[in-house]
Amino acid sequence: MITVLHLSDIHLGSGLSHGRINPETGLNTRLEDFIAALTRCMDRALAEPVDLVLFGGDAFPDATPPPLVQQALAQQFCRLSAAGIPTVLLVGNHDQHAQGLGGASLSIYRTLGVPGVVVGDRLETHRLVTRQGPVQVVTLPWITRSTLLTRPETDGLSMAQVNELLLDRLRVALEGEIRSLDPALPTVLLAHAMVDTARYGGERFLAAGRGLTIPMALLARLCFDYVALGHVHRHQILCHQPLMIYPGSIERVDFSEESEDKGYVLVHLQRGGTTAEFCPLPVRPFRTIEVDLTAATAPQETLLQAIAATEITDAVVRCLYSLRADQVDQIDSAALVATLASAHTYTVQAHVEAPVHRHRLPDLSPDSTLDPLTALKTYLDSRPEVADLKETLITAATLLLESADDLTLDLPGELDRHDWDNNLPDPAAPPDDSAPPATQQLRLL
Ligand SMILES: [Mn+2]
Repeated sequence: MITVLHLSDIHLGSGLSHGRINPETGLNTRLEDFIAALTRCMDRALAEPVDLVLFGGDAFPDATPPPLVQQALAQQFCRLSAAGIPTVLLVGNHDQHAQGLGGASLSIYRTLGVPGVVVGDRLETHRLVTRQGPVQVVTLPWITRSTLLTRPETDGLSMAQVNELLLDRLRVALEGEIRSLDPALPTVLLAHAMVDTARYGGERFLAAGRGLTIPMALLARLCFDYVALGHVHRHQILCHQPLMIYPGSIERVDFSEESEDKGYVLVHLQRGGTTAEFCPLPVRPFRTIEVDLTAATAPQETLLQAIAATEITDAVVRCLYSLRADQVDQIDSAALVATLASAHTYTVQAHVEAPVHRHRLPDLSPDSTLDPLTALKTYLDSRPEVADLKETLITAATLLLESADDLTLDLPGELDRHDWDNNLPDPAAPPDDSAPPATQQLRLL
């Protein structure tokens, strides 16, 4: 049996806005938190000791981390190298340059020839020798269209068509790797990917662009004794046969991870009988305090009570409250700041609700979905003093709307952008009957 420590999504250098400068070290406290979490992973790997460490990708927020941050990561992984524990560093989307040409921030480990460290920046099978014998690791880094396709192949294709083509290529390439595996050896697939059955974590907000979603069945092959995933920040087990796990990020990158446990996975790898356990890390708590004060008679008191009821000591806190315009003077900011002082860091966001306007014509409230002509008629019906102008105004409005329709059809560039953003059908395709009605197109513009 081979013991593996699987961690992912380190994102060292992310979320610094939630920290402050530590006067003793001069470093951002959130960078220190992330380093502490990574250090605990390495401590465990060495204490076990494990036979292999797999990193599932996204070491930094981008491909060009500052030397200080790059060095902090290297200091930890070099401990594994010194202890003779083989390590695979997979390239995630945040580790790639925008064009997806190799693992920019991680390839330095290969360039320097760090003993025992393998960089997975392409689909490839690595045969590694551990203290418990040999193991095969198939690396599947983040796939972009330039990884498997050339420009002429994708010209004129929609996003969905490009993704279909990418999956076809990936299927064939993965099949090639699988056929060259030694069936006698324990085998791991290490992939940085968005698997279709995953529940989203913070990565939804972190993604450096729209990416490819891979069907689980494409990766859940029984030739693999373990599928080690990276990319989604929420820890989850996607499949038991074979065992397929996202360990999640090792620290909270932002508030979307407020309620998630953070940690790594310890895997006991063997042919046909792999088991794994999630090992939580003691990371810094995030707390959201959200209070609606609009109905409160004593808003300041209600707000302070809500803060007092929350465990904020050493936590990253955000306090969101909404109040009426006439209540603004009743909030004492100095007292609020004093109450939040025990937090590690905090932000306060007040939302002042706009006074409610009474609509003279309920049918014409901002929520109504009348088309422009019907809305105009409704309005004119309510103004008997201009009854003799009604016909003229409606005729003029009809003409205006018609010429506006012509305008929207003449603005393909603008519509292009919308269709692309919404992943709608290719705008270059001939219009079909399902195209939105003219009034809807007007609203898009
Ligand atoms: Mn990622």
